[in-house]
Amino acid sequence: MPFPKEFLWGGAVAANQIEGAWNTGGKGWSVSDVATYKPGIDVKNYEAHISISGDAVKKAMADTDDTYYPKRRGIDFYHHYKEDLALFAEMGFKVFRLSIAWTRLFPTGEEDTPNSDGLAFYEDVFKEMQRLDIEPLVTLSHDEMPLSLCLKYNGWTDRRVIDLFVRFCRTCFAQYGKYVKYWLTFNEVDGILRHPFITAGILPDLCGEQNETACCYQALHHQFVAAGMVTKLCHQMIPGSKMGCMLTKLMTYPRTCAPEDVAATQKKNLENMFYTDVMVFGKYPPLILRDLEKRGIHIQSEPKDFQIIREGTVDFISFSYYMSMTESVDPHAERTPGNAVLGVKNPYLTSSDWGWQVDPIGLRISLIELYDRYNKPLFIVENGIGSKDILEEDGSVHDSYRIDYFRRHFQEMEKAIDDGVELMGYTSWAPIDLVSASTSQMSKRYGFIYVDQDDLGHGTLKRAKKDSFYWYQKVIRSNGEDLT
Ligand code: BGP
Repeated sequence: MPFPKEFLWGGAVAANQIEGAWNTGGKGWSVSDVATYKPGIDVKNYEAHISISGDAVKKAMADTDDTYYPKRRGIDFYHHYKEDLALFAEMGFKVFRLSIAWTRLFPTGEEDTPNSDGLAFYEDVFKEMQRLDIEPLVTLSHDEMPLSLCLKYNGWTDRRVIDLFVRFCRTCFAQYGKYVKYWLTFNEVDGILRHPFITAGILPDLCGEQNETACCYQALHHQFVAAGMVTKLCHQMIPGSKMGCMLTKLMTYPRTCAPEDVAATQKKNLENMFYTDVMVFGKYPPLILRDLEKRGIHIQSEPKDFQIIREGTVDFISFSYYMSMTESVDPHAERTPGNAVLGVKNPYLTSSDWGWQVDPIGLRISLIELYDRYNKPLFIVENGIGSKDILEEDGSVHDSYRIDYFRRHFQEMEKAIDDGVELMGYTSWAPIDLVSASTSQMSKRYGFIYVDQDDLGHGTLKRAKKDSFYWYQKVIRSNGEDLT
């Protein structure tokens, strides 16, 4: 019996990719409301999709239509949450990961008191989940920073944002602590260097004299301090609560056994784990500090920051895992996109329609590596495959490729558990089709549930169960024993 009895099976989403209702109920502008769908650009060119400038933000704010801003409409979970949660319950979900949009509670991020409509919305969602016996896992920051803080402070580069975020989190704990035991601070906290705007509200135009990379490290430091404060606060305000960090696990292998490739790979992997090192061990790793110094990056800090980071370490480690890549010093090595990264192609792996390399064994390696390094419970909070699904006339979707993807990953999870890894749970990304974080496409479909909507927002929003819906239901029912 490899999966523990209390294993938390479920699915994960983010408010900005599903809720819609972007200007309803007093919600303010968030960074995701200006994320633009850019048709005609190669989907593998993720950088072009996520690039943003001050002018682009202004242009987006002057345009209140949502056609080219799909995150404004999401899949209208705001009005469909009962139906969607019922479908999750039908699949047997034990847990559902969702985020609370900061701008629904504090439209500009700077109000003294929270917006009551926003509070009421999440109250209703959590009540419904309680009724359905689904445990919430809540991300406090998932690409939903108030746009106002971005324009006024250049996002997290400014220290003042720490207290504003803590105020938002305090409200969440006070209001929803009775429903929510499991929390995460920053989604893919490492994402700041790959997509500074949606992760931390940083606009290159506003970085002034500092280069953008230095701004990112400064912002990251502020996020580490905020995470420390919020973790401590969560433990104080909600007895028995558990706080996790969240990492994009970017598994990188050396392309060859040439020591040069191995050394380059080691560097990449150390960089990837730096974030969890800080949040688990409560201090910056010396090699990273030295590397920043060599690069002339000087983080501004206050003496109390390091005590806060030390005292606010996490209870568990959560991560997303979609793909792996390789590293090589050969400048001509063929590259392929992954989760907002370009890596060197691995000839032993196949790729998704979006070029992400599928590597179930890499998940097992990641689990073992993380558990061995941190000796803390792990939670896989994102894993899945974005594909071009076809809705048949009878309303079915035959997504055997998705079932195959999940089956192979679950088999590797089983092996890792059997090897002794403490795995608390698994939430697929995403249980229902939603708007892509990187490309803002709807056609990059992840769900067990199909949503009738295209990239430009046409469609009935009707939900339909894919073949994988029934398969996942069976997996959960058998607690992972029946993967046929
Ligand atoms: C992660 C994000 C999610 C998400 C997923 C898939 O990085 O945390 O928000 O969407 O990747 O990425 P995409 O939507 O770009 O395919």
